Amino acid sequence: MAPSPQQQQPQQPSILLIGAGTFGLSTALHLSSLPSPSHITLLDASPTIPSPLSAGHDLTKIVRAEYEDAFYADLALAAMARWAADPLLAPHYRPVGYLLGNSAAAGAKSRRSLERSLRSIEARAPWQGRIVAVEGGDAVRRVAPGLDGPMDGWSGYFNPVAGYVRAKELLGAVWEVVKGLPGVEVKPGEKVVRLEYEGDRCVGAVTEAGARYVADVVVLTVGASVGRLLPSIGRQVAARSWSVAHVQLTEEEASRLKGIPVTYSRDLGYFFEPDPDTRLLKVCPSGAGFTNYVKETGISVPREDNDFLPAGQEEAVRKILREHLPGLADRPLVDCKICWCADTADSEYIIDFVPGTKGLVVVSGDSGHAFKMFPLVGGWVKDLLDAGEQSIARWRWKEGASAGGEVSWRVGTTRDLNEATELAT
Ligand code: FSA
Repeated sequence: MAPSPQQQQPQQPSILLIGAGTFGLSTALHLSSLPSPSHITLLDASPTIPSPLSAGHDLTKIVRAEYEDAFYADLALAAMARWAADPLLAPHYRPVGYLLGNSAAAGAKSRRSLERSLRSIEARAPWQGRIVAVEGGDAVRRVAPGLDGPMDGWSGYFNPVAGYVRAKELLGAVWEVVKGLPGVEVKPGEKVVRLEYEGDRCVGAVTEAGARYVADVVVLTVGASVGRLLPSIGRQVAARSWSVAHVQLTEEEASRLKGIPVTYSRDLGYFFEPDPDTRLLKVCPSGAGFTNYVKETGISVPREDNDFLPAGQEEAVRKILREHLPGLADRPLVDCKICWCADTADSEYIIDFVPGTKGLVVVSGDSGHAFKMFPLVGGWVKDLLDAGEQSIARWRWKEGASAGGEVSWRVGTTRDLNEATELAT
């Protein structure tokens, strides 16, 4: 029997979703699982998903709830519950804990950041009686057997309520699900070159190949590249990148490090348990990142070629290894790259309608701390579409703001890849 008009679900607007990275795939998943889903067209410039340019195109991403701001700590906890319980997500989540500290040489900012991180979780229920103080190499080895570096004067704590996600693998698995969903049409390899407007309404997008896609609502989930399609975002978002390197381990070395917590020496950088399939150990130096300001526009955008380490970064990777795993410190570094994030001035995400334009939503501003929120992001986009405006003030369009503010968990200073040519080698 045909449903009566009262029983029929209201017609949802059609959606053109541009960008199949972390934010885009989460959005596709949430919007397509509504009782009466919108028709969604999902485009990405890359023929393979996740795109190598996506920040989520990475072996691993940290999942932790240390946030000075309880708003994000609560969200991270909610996300963690989903990582652990959702049958699509859980196989890619490794709740191995988080070992956070400073080497003996750490400066004042790094030490302050560590204190604040500890303070942000120690009084909260999930951590009661579970945080372990870790001072010196032997104490490190009690929570992370296999780390055989000196770590003299290393000082920090072990948080068992944390871990990491096998990021690229997770996004690939979600992509497989999304592309089979009714009402979702996926178009990898379609590079959007401009949005199309009729008066004050965004009506769709045009690709490099000349295809035109139209929809009731256009949702931009292109991460750090948002300025290319939406120049009016101006300096609210600055593309900023961090180095990623790997060391190839033998089977014996990988099994010795299996199950170690995500280990982050705030002043030096961090690494993860080796990837079980490839036996790659991912190592990332800390720092304030690298921008790529374009003179003509005054905006920092990602580069096309990102498979390199900026000058000095190889040494920074080796310094982490010398402290924690000295036997690996002189090994070749493989699969090196810089990973682009979309930084905002206040590290708040931007999830909002673009003011002055009807039918255009921007979801960006990950600020280097959003992958862990993958289980929730699409729900936030759905809430925004339902409400018609952003009720969460911190996620609104930040007219006039200029990214590049002080971030409490970052040490050092930002450098621009164009400032010194030797950086981009
Ligand atoms: O949410 C997280 O714990 C991610 S930290 C990883 C990192 O490389 C930062 O250390 C860096 O400051 C930047 O935010 C990119 O992400």
